[in-house]
Amino acid sequence: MQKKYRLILYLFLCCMVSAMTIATDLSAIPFASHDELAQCLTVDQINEFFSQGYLIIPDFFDSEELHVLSEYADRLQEEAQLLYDRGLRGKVDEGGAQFVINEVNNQVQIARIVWAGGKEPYLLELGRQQKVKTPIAQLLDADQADHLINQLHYKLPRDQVKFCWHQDFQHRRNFDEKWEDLNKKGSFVQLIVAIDPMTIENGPLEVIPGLPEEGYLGLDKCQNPEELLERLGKPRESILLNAGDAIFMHPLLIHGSRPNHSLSARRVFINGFAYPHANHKPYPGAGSCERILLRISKLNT
Ligand SMILES: O=C(O)CCC(=O)C(=O)O
Repeated sequence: MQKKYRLILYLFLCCMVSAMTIATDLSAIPFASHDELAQCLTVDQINEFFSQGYLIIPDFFDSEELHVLSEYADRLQEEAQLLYDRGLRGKVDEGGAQFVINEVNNQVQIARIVWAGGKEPYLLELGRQQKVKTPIAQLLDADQADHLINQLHYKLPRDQVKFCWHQDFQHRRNFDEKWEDLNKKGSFVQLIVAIDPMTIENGPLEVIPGLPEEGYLGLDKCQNPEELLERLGKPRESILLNAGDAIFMHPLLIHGSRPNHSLSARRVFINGFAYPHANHKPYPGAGSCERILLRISKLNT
């Protein structure tokens, strides 16, 4: 064969091989669009998610998305400050979102803003972009999901916000005692996008990689969670992220985070999706728990 044709054949084979590795789940996506294929996780990424309990995707949000997200987060922070100045504390339902605010060191502590997109619908749009929904479809192995969480965490300097060791399964079960792992793959995936860099000083996420064999450990009910974790004997890891990086988390991943000891905020944007019918109870916020279509490809069938 002539050299020129050999080269063409070689390039053709390379394209075929890379197309097969990128689109991992082709059989499940019979009419996938070009964009959707580009957003698919690879087999290796899916395996990593289920073995480590998490998967990091660098640069998941671009600078434009981050810029607008940060502006909306600032706006909601101002809103939280106004509620605090009006003397409101605890869980405050306001304009479709729920602000959880306390007082610490004579300043507002924003524990979280639940269903932030209820007040700022652009945040729902951001959390439901196709590039979010396609990996969620793969990880849940579902065409639809219930959008339970659309939340902001701020961790401002000196506000002492921390998250004790937990598994997200615990929150789902505490919320709805009938919560069920219907797909036997966890039935819930949480996506955290860093709005600011996550550094060792500002209370980064800490995880214990690898899902525990025991499954759900009930760390919140346990007298001494540290001792239980010591017994597991697994190393802990700090997740250091750049702004825009994302981490997909399995509901049995053990994780938490300590207070922010730096001089600037450590904000994250969190979206959580449940396998249909795993959850039976309404969550706070106007329009929360909406069932959404994950795979555009199904529209074409
Ligand atoms: O914001 C954090 O550091 C912790 C988030 C978290 O643990 C969660 O949402 O489950």
